[in-house]
Amino acid sequence: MGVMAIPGILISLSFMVGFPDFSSGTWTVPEQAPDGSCWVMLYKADDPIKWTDASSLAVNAGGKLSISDSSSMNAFLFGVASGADLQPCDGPWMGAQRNATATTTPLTDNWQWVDGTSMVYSAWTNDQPNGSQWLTWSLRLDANPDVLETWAATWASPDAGKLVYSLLASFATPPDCDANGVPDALDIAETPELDGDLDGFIDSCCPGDLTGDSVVNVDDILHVLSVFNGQGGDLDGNGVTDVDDLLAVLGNYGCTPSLSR
Ligand SMILES: [Ca+2]
Ligand SMILES: [Ca+2]
Ligand SMILES: [Ca+2]
Ligand SMILES: [Ca+2]
Repeated sequence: MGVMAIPGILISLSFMVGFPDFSSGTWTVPEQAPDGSCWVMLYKADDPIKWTDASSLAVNAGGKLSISDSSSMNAFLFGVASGADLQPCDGPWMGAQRNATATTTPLTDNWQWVDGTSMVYSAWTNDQPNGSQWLTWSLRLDANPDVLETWAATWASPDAGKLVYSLLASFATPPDCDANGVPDALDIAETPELDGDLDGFIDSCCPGDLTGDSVVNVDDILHVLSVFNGQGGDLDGNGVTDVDDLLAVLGNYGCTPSLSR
C-alpha cells in the first residue's frame, strides 16, 4: 500500500465550476475491505481541504466518504491511512457530521453518516468529541502515530474552520479498473469518450469485475453471493448487491480488459 504517484498526469477538473482544484493530489492504490463490502482509496491533497469539499470529491469520484461502522472496518481504514505517510493533523476526513444544535446534548450524540444512518459504533479519542454544540462537526481520523497505535481514534473538527490534507473514500466496486491511479469516475468526467456506452464504467474494463483482478470469472460470482443483499457488489448502483448484479456478472463473464487501453 501507499501513495501512487502519477508523474505527468494532471487531471483538469475545470468542469466543476467553483470546485477546488484537486488535480495535483494523489490517490492510494484501492484496497478491498476484509468483509468485501467496499473498496477504499485515500486521497492526499497538496492543499488543505474542508469536509464539504472532501465529500463532494468522494462523490464525484464515484464513491462517498468512508463509513466506519465496526471495529474491524475501523482497523481496516486505519490501515489504509497509516500506509499513506500522513502527518499529524493531515486527516483523513471520514463520512460523518454532527449538525449544530441549540441544545446541550452530549457531542457524542446526533452524529450521522453520509448514507443517512446514525452513528452507533464509535471510536473516539480520549476527550473527543469536544467543543461547542453551536458548530457543525465533521469526522476525521487522527493521523497522530501515537494514537494510530491504539486503533481507536476518530474525532471531530468544525466544518468551516478546520482543514486537513486527506480523505478516505469508499466505493461499491473496484474504483480504478484501468489502474492509472485515478478513480474511474474522474477519468470519465475528464474524458467522456472512455465510457461510450454510458454504463458508468470505462469501456475497456470489465464491469463485472468485483475482485479487482481485471477478469470476470467464477471468483466474481462467488463474491456477489458472499455479499448478496449487502454492500460490495452493486454494479447497477441501486444500493444493494442483488440478482441484477449477479446477472451483470454473468453477462460479462469471461471479460478481460481491452488491449487497446
Ligand atoms: Ca482510473
Ligand atoms: Ca462503459
Ligand atoms: Ca474478478
Ligand atoms: Ca445492485
